[in-house]
Amino acid sequence: MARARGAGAASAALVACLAASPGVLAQARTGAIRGRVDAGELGAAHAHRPAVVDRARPVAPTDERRRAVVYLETAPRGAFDDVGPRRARLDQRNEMFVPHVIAIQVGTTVDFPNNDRTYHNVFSLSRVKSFDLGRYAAGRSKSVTFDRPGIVRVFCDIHSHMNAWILVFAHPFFAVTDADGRFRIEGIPPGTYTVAIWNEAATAESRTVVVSAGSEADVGFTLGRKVP
Ligand SMILES: [Cu+2]
Repeated sequence: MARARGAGAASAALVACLAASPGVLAQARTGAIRGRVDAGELGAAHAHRPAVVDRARPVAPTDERRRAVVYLETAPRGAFDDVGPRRARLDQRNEMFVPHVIAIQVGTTVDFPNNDRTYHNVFSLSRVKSFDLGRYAAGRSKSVTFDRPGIVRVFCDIHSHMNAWILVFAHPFFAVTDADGRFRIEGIPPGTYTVAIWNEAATAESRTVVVSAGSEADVGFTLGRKVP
């Protein structure tokens, strides 16, 4: 169950901030959602499987495949400004895309630097953004700007085991879990929201969370295996 904490402290903080600068005031007017996504049965299943299935075909490490993206299903209207050009990075290292999962906002340009010793290619057949950057050598980089929200799966046509996920959101209220499954989404205007999680191998899940100004709502999820 999600619970909001420190609502009383929040209103006191808001009063104290009334004479403060607009930036501080804006911060006091928003809240945060934090918590943890437990690997659940997915973690247990992965624990019995080696991180590298085949030396010739390394897959993303277990920790990377457990990463989840936590996001607000519907964003508060007019609650965020366009902060201009954004940039993110998806590396190619040791025949892997690193990180395995990134989450970005619409309009973000992602750089795909080849930091490996071999040639790589980057392509996607997704409906959200279909592209093919061709094959390029170590030390070179190419980029793609993502202009529509949705899920983009990325591959390399030379190494069929290489893949990564890019989740593109129309708003800034999302977070990728850290190695311990923890996440935090800040700057959320007070209100009631549906918070959802995505993981490549898990079923989609969501919770209703109430966000109060100046406080943090705590929410927990457990990854459940997707039925093939
Ligand atoms: Cu490759």
